[in-house]
Amino acid sequence: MRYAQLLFVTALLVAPAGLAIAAGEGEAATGEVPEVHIISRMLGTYQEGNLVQGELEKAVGAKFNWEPKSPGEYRQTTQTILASGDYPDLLEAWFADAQREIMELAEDEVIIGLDALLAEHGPNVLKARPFKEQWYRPFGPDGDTYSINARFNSWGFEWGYTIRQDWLDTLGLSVPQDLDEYYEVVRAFTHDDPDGDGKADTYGLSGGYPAKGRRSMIEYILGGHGVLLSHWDEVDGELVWWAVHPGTKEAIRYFRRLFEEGLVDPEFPIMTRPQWLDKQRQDTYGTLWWWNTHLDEGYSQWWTEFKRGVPHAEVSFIPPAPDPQGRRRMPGQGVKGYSPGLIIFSHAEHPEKAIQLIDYLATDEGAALAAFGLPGVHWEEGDNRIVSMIDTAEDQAAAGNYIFSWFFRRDNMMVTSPLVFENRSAYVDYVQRPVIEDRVEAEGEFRAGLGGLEGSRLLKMQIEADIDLDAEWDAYVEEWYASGGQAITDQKNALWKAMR
Ligand SMILES: [Ca+2]
Repeated sequence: MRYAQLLFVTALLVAPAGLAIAAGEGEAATGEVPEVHIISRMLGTYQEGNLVQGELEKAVGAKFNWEPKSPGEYRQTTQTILASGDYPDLLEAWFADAQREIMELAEDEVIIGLDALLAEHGPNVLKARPFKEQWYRPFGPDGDTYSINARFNSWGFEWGYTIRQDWLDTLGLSVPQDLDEYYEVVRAFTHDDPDGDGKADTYGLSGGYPAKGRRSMIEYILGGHGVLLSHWDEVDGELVWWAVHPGTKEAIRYFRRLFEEGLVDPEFPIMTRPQWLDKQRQDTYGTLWWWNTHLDEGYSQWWTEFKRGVPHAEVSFIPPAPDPQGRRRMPGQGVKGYSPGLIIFSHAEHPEKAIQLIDYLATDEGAALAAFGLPGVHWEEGDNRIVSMIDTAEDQAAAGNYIFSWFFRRDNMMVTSPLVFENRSAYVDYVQRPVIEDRVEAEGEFRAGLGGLEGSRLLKMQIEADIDLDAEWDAYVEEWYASGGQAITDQKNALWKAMR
C-alpha cells in the first residue's frame, strides 16, 4: 500500500501548478459564463464563494449555482425534487429503488442519456469507473447510461474496529483475538480505570444499534456469531437475512451480558448523534467502529478533533472474531446500488459543463482539490504524505473542499494517514462482498415495514431487562416472516439460485 500512497502523492507533485485547465468554449465565444444549477448533499459547512468551488469554476469555465441540502433527510429531499418537476441541471440523486426510478425518469425523458457526453467530455470519468455494467447503472430504455456513480470503493469496505492501544498498554492487555478476549478487555476498560484519572468514567464500547444507520461494534459481535450485518448469507443452502439469522440471537445474548454488566454506555439508546460524536471525541470508549475516512487527519476533521480532545490516544485494529465455524469475516460493500447517482436533466442548457465538472473531479488535480483543498494553501507535502493545514471547521468551510469530495469521489485512495493503510491491511483479507445485491419485487412492498420491526425489536432484545430472550426471538422471527419477510426470502433465493 505504501507504493499506492507514494504513487498518488507523486502524481500530485508533478501536476501542473495552475489548476485552471480546459477553458470553456462558450465563454470564449460570447463572453457569457455558462451556469449549471447543482443540488447535492451538504457535508461539512457550505460557504458561498469558497475557494475550491472557485477553482472548479475556473477549471471548467462555468458558474456553479450550487444548492446543498441538509444531509440527514437527503433521500427524502431527492424524492421530493424528482416528484416536483422543479429540477436542477445536475442532481446527486439518492434513489430508493435505483433501477426502477432511473428507468422511469429516462422513459419520461426527464433525464438524459450520458454515453455520448461521456465519450466527448468524460475521459477521466470513464477511466475512474472502468466497469460500466457494475458502476454506471446503465438501465435506461435504450441501454444508454443515465446515472454516474458518485462514489467508488475499490477496497470493498470503508471501516474498522478500533481499540485504544494506550489503554491496553496501561492495563498490560493485548488486542483481543476472539469474543472471550473481547469480553475481558471491555470489562477491564470499564472497571480498571484505563485513563488513570481515578474515576469510573470509561466504557468498553459505546453501544450498538444493529438496525440503525449508526454503525457500531455490534457489527464485530455479530461477525463473531457468524452473521454479516446487513447481508444475506447462506445457511444450510438457503439465503437468510442477517436480522433473522440464528447467530443474531446469540450475538444479542452476548451483547445483553455486556449491557447488564455496565460495559456499554447505558445512554446509547437515547443519545442524539451530536451527543454521541461529542462523547466519541473524549476519553470515553475503549473500542469503536470507525469509518476509515474519519481516521485520516488530512481528509476528515474527525480524527483531528479526537486527537485534540485526547492527544495521547493511540489506536490499533481488532481483527474480526472467529465465528463458531472458525471463520473471521467482515461484511463488505456491494457494487450495485451502493452509491448515490449523478443525473442530468433534459432541460439543462449546458450538460457538457456538468460532465466536465465530474470529469475534472476525476483527474489527479481535481480529486486532490476536492479531497484536500488548494496545494500550498490547504495542504503541503511532508514525509511522503499530505499534511493538511485545515485546522478548524471555519477553515474547512472557507476551503469548501469536503462537500465536493463526496459529490464525486474518484476512489478511496485519497489517503494521507498511515492509519488508514493499517486499517486496510487489517481487514482486506476478511471482507465479504454481498452474495446478492439485486432487489426483488417484494422488497418494494415490505422492506420499510420490516426495517421498523427490526429496529424496534432487536433493540428491545438488546437492552430490556427481565425478558425471555428465546421466546422474544421466536415471536419476532415469526412476525418478521409473516410480515413479508417470507416473500422477500423466497424471491431472493429464487433469484440467487437462478444466478448460480
Ligand atoms: Ca477513569
